[in-house]
Amino acid sequence: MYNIREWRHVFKLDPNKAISDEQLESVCESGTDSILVGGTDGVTLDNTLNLLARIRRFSVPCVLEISNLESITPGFDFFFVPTVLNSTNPKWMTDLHREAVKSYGEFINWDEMLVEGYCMLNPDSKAFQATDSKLIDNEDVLAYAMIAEKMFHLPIFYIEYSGMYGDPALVRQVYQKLENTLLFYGGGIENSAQAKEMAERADVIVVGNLIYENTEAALQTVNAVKTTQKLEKRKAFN
Ligand code: 1GP
Repeated sequence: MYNIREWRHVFKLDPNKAISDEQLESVCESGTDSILVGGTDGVTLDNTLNLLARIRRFSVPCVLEISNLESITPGFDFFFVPTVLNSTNPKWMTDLHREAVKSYGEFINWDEMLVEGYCMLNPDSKAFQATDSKLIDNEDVLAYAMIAEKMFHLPIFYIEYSGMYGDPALVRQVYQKLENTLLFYGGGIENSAQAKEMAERADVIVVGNLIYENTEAALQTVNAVKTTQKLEKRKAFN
């Protein structure tokens, strides 16, 4: 089975966005550690299954990041379940989860399911707005990171700037706080320099939009991340 703790780079593909066979092949064969399938709107069972079948022509691990109940389907290597820590709406924290477990609980292989504690940090993004998230400051983000790790023991803490490049200093502070929980960073990566900068201070870098906007630049982020060492975690930093 795949070891997520070794992952450094993932591409996020949106079932609601068109991608050519050539683009998809280059993304799947790029050397990325995994393909995450998920999006904010227009994600259906139909377009999710379609994308899954196309990705399965390649050997890259494939993860469903659950967007809604309708599009849940078996066949993925892992299922990532977001819970939005700075949402004001319980729907995005535990309500959808309760409905999913009521409907599918018996069929869930819990070893394949990982919960991601999200902090939505770009108020202009669809993801922020759709999840009724609220603006939080850096201290709040650090507190949520501790809640994710020390209280809820979540495997993943996800700093989500979707569509906007984030604050490397904040990402570094969060990274220094976490001991076991993996830090995922996603948002606005447009070139290798940005990919490297965030790869120094997060365990896993997520590249999304760039795949559709500039596939060649997106492909280059794989090597950029793979050749970047993470900063050492210094106890004193905490
Ligand atoms: C989105 O974090 C991912 O959920 C990646 O963000 O699309 O801005 O690269 P971008």
